Parts: sequence; structure tokens; C-alpha cells
Amino acid sequence: MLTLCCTTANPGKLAEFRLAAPPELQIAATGPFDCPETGRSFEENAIQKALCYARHVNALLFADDSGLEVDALGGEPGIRSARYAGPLATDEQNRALLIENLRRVSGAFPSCPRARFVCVVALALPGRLLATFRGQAEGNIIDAPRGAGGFGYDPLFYFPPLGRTFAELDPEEKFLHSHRGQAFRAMLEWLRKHGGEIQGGILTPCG
Ligand code: ITT
Repeated sequence: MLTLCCTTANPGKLAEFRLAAPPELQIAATGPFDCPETGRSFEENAIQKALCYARHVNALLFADDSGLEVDALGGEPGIRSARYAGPLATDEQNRALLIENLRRVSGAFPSCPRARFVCVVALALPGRLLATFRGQAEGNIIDAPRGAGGFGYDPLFYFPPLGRTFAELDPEEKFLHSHRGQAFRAMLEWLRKHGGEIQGGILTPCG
């Protein structure tokens, strides 16, 4: 059994990773540790989080940096997705601001505003970045929430291939199509190829 430490403080992300992990992989939560997120891209932030946690945890670990890019808002909220409506904003406040801003730029809510969820996962050992993995899912923003599943912006993210919002999908269905699912599966593929080489570097369980 391979144990992989997950650095997230977001319970929604952790639940998705745990649900999708194959039986031979255990996802252990670690932290939270106070790590800066000052990068200018999802990649930079994911690497920053992974290397910061790796200073505290002597184990193989991964960090997820993700968010929603809305074309009509010039890619906002992007890397600021978690804190769009302020440093302590709730998901509900972030969603309300997104709808308000989309109404404001166009005078009325635009027709099918295009958006994508992006996720970058960074895999690291203490002091060493191993690899990054990126996933993205294309969709449209709707003007009122739909569905009770998921977290964050899921109730506003309409996914055309399935004709539902991410919040209307079963968790397994969401992960099959989501930005996070794509990045996670790419990481699993990498671990299948390189896992043997790094086993010796996995020193202790997550702190
Ligand atoms: P950690 O840094 O501790 O992992 P966080 O929530 O602060 O937690 P991010 O900085 O990566 O993580 O911000 C991600 C935000 O993007 C998240 O809080 C949501 O608002 C949004 N988001 C990302 N993935 C999402 C998804 O699958 N569904 C809905 N919203 C998502």
C-alpha cells in the first residue's frame, strides 16, 4: 500500500481524491500548515504549496491548486477563486460575486458565458519537486445555482457534454470528467511508472 499525503485544507477536494484513489493507494490528510500562495499561475501555486508542506512532512505528498477561469471576466477569478469575495469568503459569497460581476460587465447576464475549471497537482518529496499534472474542464456559467453536490462553484458550472452542472453529478461522475480527476489520473499514471524508484524516499507517515 502506498501512502500519499494530501496537503489540502479544502474538505471538498480531499473527499474527491479519497473517493477516486485505487485500493492500493491511501490518501492521508496532513497539516494544515501556513504556506504562502503568491504565485502568478496554478502551476506556481501548486509547486509552492507542495514544497512548503514538504518542509513539514517527511513523506511523499501532493498539492492541488485549482480554480475557475471565466472568459468574459478576463480569466477571473482564476488563482483567486477561493478568496474571490474576500480572504474569508464562503463558497456562497464567491458564487454571488461571480454572478454579480458577470451581470455588471455585460449589463445583463451574458448568454452561455464560457468558463473552465483548471487544476494543477504538484507531487513532491522533501526538498524535491517530482512532477506537475494539469487538467481542465470546459463549460458555461449559469445565472442561478443548480444541484446540491460538489463544492465551490460547482452549482454554477454547467457541463455541456452531460447537460448538468457539476453539482448535479454523482461524485464519481464529476471526477471522471473534472479538471481534478484528469490531473489526479495523470499523477497515478506517473506513480505507476516511477513509484518503484521513489518508494525508498517515503520515510514516515504524514505528520
Ligand atoms: P487548499 O489550498 O488548502 O488546497 P483552497 O480551497 O484554498 O484549498 P485553492 O487555492 O486551490 O484551494 O482554491 C481552489 C478554489 O477554486 C476552491 O476553493 C473553489 O472555490 C474553486 N474550485 C476548485 N476546484 C473546484 C471544483 O472542483 N468545484 C468547484 N469549485 C472549485
